[in-house]
Amino acid sequence: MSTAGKVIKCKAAVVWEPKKPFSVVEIEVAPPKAHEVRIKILASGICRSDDHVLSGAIKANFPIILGHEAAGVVESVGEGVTSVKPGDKVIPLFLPQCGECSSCRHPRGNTCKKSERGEPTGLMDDGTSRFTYEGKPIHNLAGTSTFSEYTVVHEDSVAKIDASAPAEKVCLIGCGFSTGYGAAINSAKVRPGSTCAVFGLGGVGLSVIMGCKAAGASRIIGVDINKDKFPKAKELGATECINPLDYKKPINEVLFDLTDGGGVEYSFEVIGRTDTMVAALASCHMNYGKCIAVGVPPSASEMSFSPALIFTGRTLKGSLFGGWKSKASVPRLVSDFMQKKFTLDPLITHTLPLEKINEGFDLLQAGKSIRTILIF
Ligand code: COD
Ligand code: ZN
Repeated sequence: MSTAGKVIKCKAAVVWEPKKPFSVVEIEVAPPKAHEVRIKILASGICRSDDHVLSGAIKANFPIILGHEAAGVVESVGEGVTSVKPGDKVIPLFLPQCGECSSCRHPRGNTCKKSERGEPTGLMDDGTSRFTYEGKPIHNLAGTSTFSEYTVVHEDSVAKIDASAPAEKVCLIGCGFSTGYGAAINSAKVRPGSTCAVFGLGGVGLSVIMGCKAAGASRIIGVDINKDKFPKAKELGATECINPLDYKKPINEVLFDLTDGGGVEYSFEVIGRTDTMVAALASCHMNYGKCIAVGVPPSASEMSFSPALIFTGRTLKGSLFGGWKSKASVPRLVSDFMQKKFTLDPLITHTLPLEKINEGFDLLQAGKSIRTILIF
């Protein structure tokens, strides 16, 4: 019996207030309104940004359904939806692509004006929510909320992908993989033969390493305070790994020593801290070095550094979703994965059912997982 046009009751992981565990409860998911799409989620990765919302470091409205790295199947569509239809395999997009704003129209832009940066409402365009628990509204995260058996997204926030793509792997193209890989390929435009330093070897940092390698970098130095992250970084292309805790000197000086006093050509901050952002900036060559800030520090933080760091020519550049235009690029990235142009398996360390979501966050917080994939 078709569920189109009806309220669906299903399981979702709800967080009632910051720093509290998830409760897996039965919620109600309303049908999609005009230009919206209701999706049955098949698999969703646990990303550090979800944990940042949980801890209160990234602002959001509670109660909330987190999750923004998933793959699923369209269950039904609202009026006026033309780009997907029921039955299509899709990836929800935490960064939309409306196609009309200045970023979407610019060939190199990707931060669509419809993305919720700064002060997120956690509501749909009409100011209401499609999720309720016992009749009370629950907020969404970045218009995706994929820790739910069903979710509703705007048409601009969903991309149709190859029907044969394995959801439990390509869900990573919805955030972690694309964010890191694109930071190297698009935002830095890493050149063949160059030297790169990657600060932070979580799922996103490892994807930066894959991007640096694919772009032909000859030396890739991984930097992390957890040495357990080193073997995988080396498997994916890091030529060496260093732990800042093993040195008395600041890590930027260590990187200068390792590069004959010149510094690296490209550095990437993939942790989300202001001190490591300044260290990454100071690690690249004073003249032609490029530092790409991928991590986003806590909402209230400010960064300060001497203007001398950029005066001689260094570039500091941010990168959101790897610089990809989301709706246009995600289907192509999935095709590239299906053609084995890159691998996602090394990023997946654990799989769990939705009911065990709290275990997945424990693993992340303990530094024991790269990506846990929740299977629905
Ligand atoms: N020095 C070196 N390494 C460190 C330090 C430090 N001081 N502190 C932590 N680390 C290491 C950790 O040991 C860990 O290995 C790594 O840094 C971070 O990895 P994860 O697994 O916690 O994080 P990822 O890879 O899943 O995500 C990293 C991001 C930077 C993308 C994320 O945390 C973030 O900042 N997100 C906000 C940016 C954003 O909005 N992105 C798009 C949606 S995710
Ligand atoms: Zn993410």
